[in-house]
Amino acid sequence: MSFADCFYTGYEMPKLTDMTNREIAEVFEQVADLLEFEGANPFRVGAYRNGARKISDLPEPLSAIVDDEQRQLTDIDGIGKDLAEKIGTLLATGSLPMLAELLERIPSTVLALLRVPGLGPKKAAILYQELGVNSLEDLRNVCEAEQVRGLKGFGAKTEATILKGLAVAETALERMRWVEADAVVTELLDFLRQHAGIKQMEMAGSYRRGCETVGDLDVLVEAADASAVMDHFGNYPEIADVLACGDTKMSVRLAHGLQIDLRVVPSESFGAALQYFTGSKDHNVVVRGRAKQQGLKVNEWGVFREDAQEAETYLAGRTEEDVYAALGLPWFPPEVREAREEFDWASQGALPQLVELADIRGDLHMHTSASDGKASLTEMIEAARARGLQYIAITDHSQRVSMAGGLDGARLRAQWAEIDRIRKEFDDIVVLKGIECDILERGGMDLPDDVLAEADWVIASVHYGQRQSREQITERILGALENPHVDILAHPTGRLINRREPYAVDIDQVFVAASKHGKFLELNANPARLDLHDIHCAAAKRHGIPIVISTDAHSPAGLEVMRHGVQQARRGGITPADVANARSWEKFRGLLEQKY
Ligand code: DGT
Ligand code: CA
Ligand code: CA
Ligand code: ZN
Repeated sequence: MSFADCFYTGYEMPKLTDMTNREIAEVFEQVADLLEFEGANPFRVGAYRNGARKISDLPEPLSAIVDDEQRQLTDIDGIGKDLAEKIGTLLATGSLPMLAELLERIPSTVLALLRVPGLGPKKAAILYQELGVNSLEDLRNVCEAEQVRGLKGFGAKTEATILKGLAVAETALERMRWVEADAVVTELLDFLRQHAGIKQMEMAGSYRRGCETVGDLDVLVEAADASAVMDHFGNYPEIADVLACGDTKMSVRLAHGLQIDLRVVPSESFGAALQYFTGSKDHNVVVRGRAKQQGLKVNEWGVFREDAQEAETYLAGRTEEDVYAALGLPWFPPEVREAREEFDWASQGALPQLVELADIRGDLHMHTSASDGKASLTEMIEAARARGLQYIAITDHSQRVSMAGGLDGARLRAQWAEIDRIRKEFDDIVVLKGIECDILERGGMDLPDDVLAEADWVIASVHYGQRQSREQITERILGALENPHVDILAHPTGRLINRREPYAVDIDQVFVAASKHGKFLELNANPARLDLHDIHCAAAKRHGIPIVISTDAHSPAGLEVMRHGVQQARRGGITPADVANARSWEKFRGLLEQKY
């Protein structure tokens, strides 16, 4: 597995110059994949892969080393003359001729194959050579025709794994992670706002509902002159294609493929349009049904009473509150508009007060440079204080994660001694001595009980053996939940949005065991994870298990992702009372000591 998977690395589009380490590492990863696909010498492939890993683990930008006359790139462990030269080229020009050549030789449809989880370049090459598999569509066909299982080195199980991975790869092509869409939205709204004629503007659709991925973006604008707004939008520099342009609606595609639907609506319909285009479709089906029962009609223009003479009287539409009120419904936070529980809550008059970012008082999962974090202990504490957190836990990796510099008992105790010293410098933040301890492949924890017993906070995590059978991985996780020193299970399903399927774990058994043993469950806020996902948050709540929303930060900037976790929790109907780290330090401590 790639350990980069568990970092938050930011999601900016690669720029052509001033490439970051991360972007350079990605280029080398891609070169390695393509070389491997072509059947290149494994040592050559390995050199690029190893280089990529070294680069993404580097604590300072490569550009700083290049700029420093006293230093050489080749001083970095794992970077030889060849890679050093290529880094120079990338930093100077933003591209690599070698990659361009590889991409010319290999059809672009084949590249998509390399992104199928569970496939990999070597297997993709065999499928290409033996069965002429050229695209995701071909791949699906040969799997469904059971032709793959007959190939040397493949079996029925591989075929099933590939089919599962295909679903992930296909979605990734169509749906963007929310955090990436968010970056697009920020820029887009800044641009639109430059037009003076815009009176109101809101994002609608899945973006507004805070879904973990979005298919396209929906923007609503109130303005007197629709065509002037659309002319302005047409000048947005990121537009690659105008797909449709009517009197009040325009659809475009941006260069990186995302579609944007813009609608201009009059003031008396702004709330109705916002309600309609926020969706979800299922939520709106129920809303329309409610209207009908009351002899009303609701659409993107407003709420209307249908009179006997086929005339319609406009009742509401200026604001969403008005629209819902006209139907006898409360205003629903967009995150819960999925036709799950929201209408039951409404009929009981008990809409939950959803958790907000401002409710969060502690952050109980973060790394330092002692393992694979980028900042020191003091820097992380300072950054958490600057965010106004009352308490944090320092939770570096345990020894099994050797690639990330995981700590053994001795190094961990040394870190705890340092925390004891540092604690005296800070009287306004509580720093817990924690550990993110791996659950070993064969079961059991990666550190002995006497070490874990000294910790204030023990996170149990699966990082290896993620593809074990349902029985095996469930057993492992239940074993960890039975350990008296473990406090919480991190990223309980292991999924990476658009990248990796969840473990086969029986999550219901996890809920039962967590609640029985008084363990917390993490909602990992990294926008690539968001694990627990929304329906599991709701399930944890039903089991009475407090959720801990954690950033899993690997740098001070990583603390920023808390907002994504909060958004996901809101989608699960989670209130501050359901979130352990929305409590004051004293209350949280009570919960921890009494195992809630
Ligand atoms: P997405 O874009 O796939 O991530 O998901 P949404 O929910 O943003 O869906 P989208 O963009 O197709 O439409 C935005 C909202 O507009 C949707 O949530 C509900 C509403 N809507 C769109 N088309 C229809 C429709 O045919 N019938 C109804 N009732 N509502 C629609
Ligand atoms: Ca949409
Ligand atoms: Ca749309
Ligand atoms: Zn972690």
